[in-house]
Amino acid sequence: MTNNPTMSSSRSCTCHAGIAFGLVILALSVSRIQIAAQSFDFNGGSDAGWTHYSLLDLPGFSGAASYTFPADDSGGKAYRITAPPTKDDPYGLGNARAGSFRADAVYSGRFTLGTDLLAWNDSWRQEAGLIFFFQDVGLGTSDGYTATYSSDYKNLYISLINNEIPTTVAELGRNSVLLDATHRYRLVVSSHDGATLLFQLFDKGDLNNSFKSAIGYDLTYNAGVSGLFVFQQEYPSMTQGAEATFDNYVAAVPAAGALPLTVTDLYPPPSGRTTELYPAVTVGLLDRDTMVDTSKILLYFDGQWIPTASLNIDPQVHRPANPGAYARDFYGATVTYPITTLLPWGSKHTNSIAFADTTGIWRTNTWSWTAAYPYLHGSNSLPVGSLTVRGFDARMVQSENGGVTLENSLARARQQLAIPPQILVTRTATNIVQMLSWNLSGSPASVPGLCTGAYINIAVESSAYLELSAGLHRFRIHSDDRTGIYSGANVADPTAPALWENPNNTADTTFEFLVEADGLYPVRVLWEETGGGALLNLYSVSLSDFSEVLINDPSNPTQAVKAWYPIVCKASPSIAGPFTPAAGAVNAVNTADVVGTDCAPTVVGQMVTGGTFTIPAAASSQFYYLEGPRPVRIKSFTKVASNVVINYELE
Ligand SMILES: [Ca+2]
Ligand SMILES: [Ca+2]
Ligand SMILES: [Ca+2]
Repeated sequence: MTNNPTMSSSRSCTCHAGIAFGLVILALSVSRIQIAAQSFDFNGGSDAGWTHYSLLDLPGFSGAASYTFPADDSGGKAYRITAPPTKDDPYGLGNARAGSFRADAVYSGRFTLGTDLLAWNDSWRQEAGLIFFFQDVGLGTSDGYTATYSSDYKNLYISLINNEIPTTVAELGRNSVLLDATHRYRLVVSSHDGATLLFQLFDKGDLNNSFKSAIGYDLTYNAGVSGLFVFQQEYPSMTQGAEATFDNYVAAVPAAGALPLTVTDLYPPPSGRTTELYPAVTVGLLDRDTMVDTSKILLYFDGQWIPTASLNIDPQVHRPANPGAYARDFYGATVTYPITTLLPWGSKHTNSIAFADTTGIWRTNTWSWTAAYPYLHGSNSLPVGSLTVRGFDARMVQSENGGVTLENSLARARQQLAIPPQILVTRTATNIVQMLSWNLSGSPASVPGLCTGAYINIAVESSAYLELSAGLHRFRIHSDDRTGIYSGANVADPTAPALWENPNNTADTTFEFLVEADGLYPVRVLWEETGGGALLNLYSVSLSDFSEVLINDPSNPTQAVKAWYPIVCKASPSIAGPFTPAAGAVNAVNTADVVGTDCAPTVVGQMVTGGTFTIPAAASSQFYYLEGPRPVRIKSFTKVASNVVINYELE
């Protein structure tokens, strides 16, 4: 099945049978007018001349979309289409959806169509974009194509629509298009031959460089009206519909030769950031009215020409995520240049690609980006020796949810772990664990705080300071289901950037990161399990012999990366700070047995309940404070011989 239910209940099923009563909203009689070009900036605050494509209000049901004109990004107005959720869908209308199109212009064959996407509801699972070659427009009848960005699947889709039932013709793969909701984008769909469909994405900050494109080939329809479109993916939903703000709609019939060979993809992304230590510069070029001369491609990196022998030039552009029933390879070129030197973290770089078509006309694209691979800043570290208790603090929450699995994502784990929780929590326990190495089966260890058993909907956050040397590190992570590893100013830093994460998939992979200076670095590891198997293993990998050791493995004291329990005693001669780790502070923790809720009296772990810091007394007066993974209360503060002794409790 290649169903891509743009118009049905989710991207994994086709379900539109319920519209048999045919509540037609709009029956379009297409008048065959071909208009060379149309453009609308909506600055007049009106959509006069546009035809709404919307569900209707019915007794007891609010289905009608709203069309409003918020401010745009240039002192004028934009065009917002909001489709309310169909809630419990009493009339079986399916997913909320709405659009607006120009009934006065039919485009056929060659065309180009674009819109700015100024905003979209990024917290809803939805799609937004363009419709083209649309005909027989109405509920359950519409035919044509959509070109959409899915903020749920982080993906671009070109979908063939038959009677409102979609089939994916082209896509880039889930989580391949990570748009920034604070940026504004331009979506452009075009065809030079009426069958090759190119859907390009631009950041409005750089309209010269399309950096992601879905490319498809389909001949089913090649004429119809075009317009704007939003679609609810979370179906059914009481709260999530679909909503986007568009501007600067342009449709045109290109003159002969006006759709030449073009750039479809650029990596690293224009004005963006790399996440790899050694990125490969990649350029996609698609043949259209003109064809690339692969002997005339020049790549420059920071002004330096890269000898052609160092480039890999493939005479096609590939779309491996396209469904197997549709074309995946297109003529043009994919140019690749692997960067083999480690660029300074945060450094800016510029690439240019110059390419000629077979008629000898040259074109150039230039774009800049920043090297921003995972990097641990020394300013976030504590001196080696600051902490004296090994282990991670691991807080587990589990939601029975009536035996029903919750959404399988780190976003859901965060909702469970929030204080107070945003999802009802059935079981919770906090433990000190030595390794992030567990399995629901109980081997080698149960999920911290749980009995061995078939639990669903678990989330665990684990925090520690990792002792890391300056330089490059490689870890291996094996995770079922999702994991994210974050490192910021301290273990609780809510803005800590990801060292690695895979918010929507399982993983068994390695990743690398650079450490600025020797030190103890705060990490927070978020793990979640929804259903089925459940495990987590986090290893360090030797860069010399590729051997693996579990992080903080007590049985391998020489090679294991040490993890230190994240309670820090800081001191300063001034109450205003700055506070730094108290030199010579020795921590001793108190623990209490954690008895498994469902397997009492079996002890499933130990919880740190408090402890004692012993600190050599300073010559002058000092202020102390304790920083922990949970709220800390100082119970007593005494001077014993030449030491200061602090007794504390952890909540
Ligand atoms: Ca405008
Ligand atoms: Ca139809
Ligand atoms: Ca699982």
